[in-house]
Amino acid sequence: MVKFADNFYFGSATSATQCEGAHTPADKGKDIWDVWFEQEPDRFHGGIGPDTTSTFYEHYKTDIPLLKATGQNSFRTSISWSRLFPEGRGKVNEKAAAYYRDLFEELRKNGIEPFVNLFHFDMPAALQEIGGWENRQVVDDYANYAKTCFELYGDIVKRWFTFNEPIVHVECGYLTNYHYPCKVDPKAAVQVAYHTALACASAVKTYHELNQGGKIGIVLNLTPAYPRSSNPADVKAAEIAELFANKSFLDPAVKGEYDPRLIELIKEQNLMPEYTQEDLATIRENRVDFLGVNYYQPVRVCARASMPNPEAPFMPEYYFDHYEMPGRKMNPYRGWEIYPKGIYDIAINIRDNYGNIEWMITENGMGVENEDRFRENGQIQDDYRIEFFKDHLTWLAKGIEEGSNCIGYHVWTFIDCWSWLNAYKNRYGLVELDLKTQERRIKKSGLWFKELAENHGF
Ligand code: BGP
Repeated sequence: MVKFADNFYFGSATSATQCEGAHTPADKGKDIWDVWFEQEPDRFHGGIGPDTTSTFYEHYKTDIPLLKATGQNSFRTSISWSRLFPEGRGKVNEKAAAYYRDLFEELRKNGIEPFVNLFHFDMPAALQEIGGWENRQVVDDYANYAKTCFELYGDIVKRWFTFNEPIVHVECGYLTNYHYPCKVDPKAAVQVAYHTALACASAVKTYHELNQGGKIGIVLNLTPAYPRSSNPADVKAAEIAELFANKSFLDPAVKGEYDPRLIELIKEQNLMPEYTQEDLATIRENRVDFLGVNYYQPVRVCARASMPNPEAPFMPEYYFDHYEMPGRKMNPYRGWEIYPKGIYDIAINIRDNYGNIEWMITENGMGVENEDRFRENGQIQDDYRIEFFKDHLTWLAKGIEEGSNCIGYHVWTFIDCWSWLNAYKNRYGLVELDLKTQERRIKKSGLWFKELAENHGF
């Protein structure tokens, strides 16, 4: 049997933008997703935007019993910055403040530990207008927003996250034209990454000063970088991919510093951000208490086969090519490789290279298209998802057995939710959402998850 500790956190994650709905001006100011959808609705699968969600804002009281019905003792969601502060700063929206208060209280009443994240790709539109994370001022605005959240909810929320997958708003927003503001500007990308690390440290500092007796961490999507072969050129390619994809946020958050090899590469590309010694000291002195890891896929790389185009804007791929391993197992709907052993490699990396800091899996899951075809007697029989969870949990348990300090496993996601550009194309939930009627139905994996939690293993 694969066994976990009695106090292991079993649960799921979602984010405000992806589940809440309620986008009227009285409820929420605009964020970059609202603005982008107004401007370019065709970039979203099926033309479905962020205002079409699983309406958690309206239904949380009846959704929380479903958390219990699927055996969850913990749950992560995020606070929407632009709901709490419609302008990103200034006056708090009291209705929003009351909503989050009631949500966290309701979770507690039901014996579910809330894990609360402060930023999940959702910059308030008013702050994007002044440059978003490119602007140092926004770091202070974020620190103020974070402080407000701690003051409002610190008595009942004891597990905080500063950011979810910060590399995503850097890469997608400023390198690959995949998220708003759709810039391809490497210099801005580096500035944004640095300001994000600084914002994280600033929130950690404030949280520790308030002394509320909880813990604060960051959620990173770690994608272990594997070389095609042991050829030194391939190994070097993987080391560089690792620097950009993982160490860029892991090192400042956990160690308070940047890997000197990463700084060298950034200098080589003439992309050093503007910084002050005082801000560097903030990063150095304010490290996270624990770590959240989202794991979906590894990255496989090899040495570049051709010279980079000197006129092309910089991308980390300047230093490596992506490599498709023959025989790799794929999730064809999302186009992501499925490699369960990656979770074990992450566990060992954290144990050996990051002081064995306390950590947990904050997302792991499988998005599948047209799940309706798996319905039998009214219920979606998602055995593929159960198998996916089992394979990953088996490797996770091995990592823990070998001493890695992992305290929980959260799946993505609770109720099928809106997935950014993919909208409702791929479904990830333990609970099915009928988008038209808003009806919820527990999938087979939801019932399996309950058993998993009750038995502390499978
Ligand atoms: C993670 C995000 C989530 C979620 C998930 C699934 O990167 O933190 O917000 O969306 O990926 O990805 P997608 O929705 O793109 O299929």
